[in-house]
Amino acid sequence: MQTPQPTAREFNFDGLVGPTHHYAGLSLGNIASCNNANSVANPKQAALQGLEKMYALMQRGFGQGVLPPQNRPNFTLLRNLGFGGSDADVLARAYKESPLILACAYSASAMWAANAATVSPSADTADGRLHFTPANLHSKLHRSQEHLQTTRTLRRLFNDPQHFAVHEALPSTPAFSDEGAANHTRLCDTHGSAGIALFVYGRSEFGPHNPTPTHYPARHTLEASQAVARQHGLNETRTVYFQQNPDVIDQGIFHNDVIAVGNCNVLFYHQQAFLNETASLASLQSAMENNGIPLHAIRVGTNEISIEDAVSSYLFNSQLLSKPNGKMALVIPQECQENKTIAAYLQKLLHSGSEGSSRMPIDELLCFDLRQSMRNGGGPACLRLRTVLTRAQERAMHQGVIMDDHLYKKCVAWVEKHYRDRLSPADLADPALAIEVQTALDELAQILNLPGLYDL
Ligand code: SUG
Repeated sequence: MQTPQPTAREFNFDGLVGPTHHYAGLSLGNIASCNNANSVANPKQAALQGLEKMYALMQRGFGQGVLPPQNRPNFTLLRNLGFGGSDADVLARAYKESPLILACAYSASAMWAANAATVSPSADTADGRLHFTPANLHSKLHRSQEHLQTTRTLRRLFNDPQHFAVHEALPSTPAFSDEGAANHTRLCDTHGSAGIALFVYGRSEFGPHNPTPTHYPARHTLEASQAVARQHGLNETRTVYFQQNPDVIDQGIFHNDVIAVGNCNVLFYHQQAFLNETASLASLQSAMENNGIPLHAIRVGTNEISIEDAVSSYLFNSQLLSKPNGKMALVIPQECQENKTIAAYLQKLLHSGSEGSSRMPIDELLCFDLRQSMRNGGGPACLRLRTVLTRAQERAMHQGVIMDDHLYKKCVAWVEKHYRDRLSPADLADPALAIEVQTALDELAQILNLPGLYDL
């Protein structure tokens, strides 16, 4: 007898790190970004580290795609902010008068694809299409410029209206501050069956007015998540909202995916992740049970792992991936193995599965060196946008970004040819860099078979 084919498959679309990756300390509340401000980055190594993860996961049989980087510097942004003259004048003036604005216009932050959009698979939406809402990333200047190109890119990749809907980003205003899939977890039985959408927000504009962080910004609002749920036609009985614990935002947990990760019916989370943990979990459990999905919560106590260790190791920013054997792999950054407490915790976690061949769903760790991205606060889960595709959607989408041996080799050669191996914020003043980026992206659009992807 043949094994039945699953009706849908999860793909991870990883942001390909752009040629201007650098450390400018642009994200208050993101401790790695602030601590590494002005250090020298290696964009070539960053892009190769990301590609290596994509390739290794593809080789293991996981669905893997690439999201192309964005065009930088953003001359429109610089000109709108009053820097005029020729392109070279614009760069020189911006560097002299506001190097931070120049760093924003040059930011490669679109690499963190978990913030590109919120995605609802067709099993969850009223019209049976796969829905995307690009995130407005309103709370940070360098990120707020991403959504225009993100929308353009997603519309090129998912351009068949029978299968896909790519919405406009929400209005860019504090009430609808949206950070995308980093604050959205889909829990389900199998990827192809109807799931529960768990949205986690940092604050509410219109109420309830619960405590909010006092030190660092809460980037995402309840109202943004509710608007996305409406846009996507999600069923109210299968939609749950949690407020993030403001105390952990104040300790550097700027997105929920830095403190929790879910896959299928498993939620791996830290005890302090949510405000009102007990009530929150109960509401999730009841939504899941009403839909015949038993919640498997793996709760990590503060006595096992401190918030400080969670932030420095990025344990919860791992990818939790379903394997054909019915178990899951946890894709972790190397920093987890280097931290003794985290490494010991992970061994115990894996062991707890083998001992009783119990219900422990995780039976494998896959570890990657993503140091270049990590130094800006981006781990394995930040780098990817999860997208469940039915077989028909898999065929209907643009094929040029699906990772395979050929694309991997092409991308590596492209990075080797065009990327610098040293970039500091001071190097952004060099007008040659802007030209190098344009040349590189022009060639990438051809490699990915996406002519006209950029407004070059
Ligand atoms: O938005 N870092 C990103 C990291 C995003 C991580 N994404 C998820 N958790 N899903 C941010 O804070 C740093 C840029 C700089 O400082 O140069 C930055 O934008």
